[in-house]
Amino acid sequence: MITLYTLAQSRSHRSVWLLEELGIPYQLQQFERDPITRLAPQTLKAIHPLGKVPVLQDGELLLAESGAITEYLLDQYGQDRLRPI
Ligand SMILES: N[C@@H](CCC(=O)N[C@@H](CS)C(=O)NCC(=O)O)C(=O)O
Repeated sequence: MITLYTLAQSRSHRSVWLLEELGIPYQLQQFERDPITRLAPQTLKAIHPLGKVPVLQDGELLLAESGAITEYLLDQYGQDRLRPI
């Protein structure tokens, strides 16, 4: 099962959209932003040393950067969909 680590109001929505569009089963692990600073919580650094989202886990692979996550999902699960011809 794929896990996507997210924050509300973040570019994680790109990855969620793509997972939905490709029909890939996944679970969300959502972190809460600090209510004052709106930054990610320190606990996110256990997943990503810089404390950024999105981060995708697929088996033993842990992948950061929304663009890289998009490329990975299309390569692994896209079946030639959603790419320019
Ligand atoms: N280049 C990265 C940027 C990641 C990034 O800056 N994510 C923001 C949310 S859009 C974040 O995690 N912010 C939390 C923080 O900086 O505390 C990507 O495209 O994934």
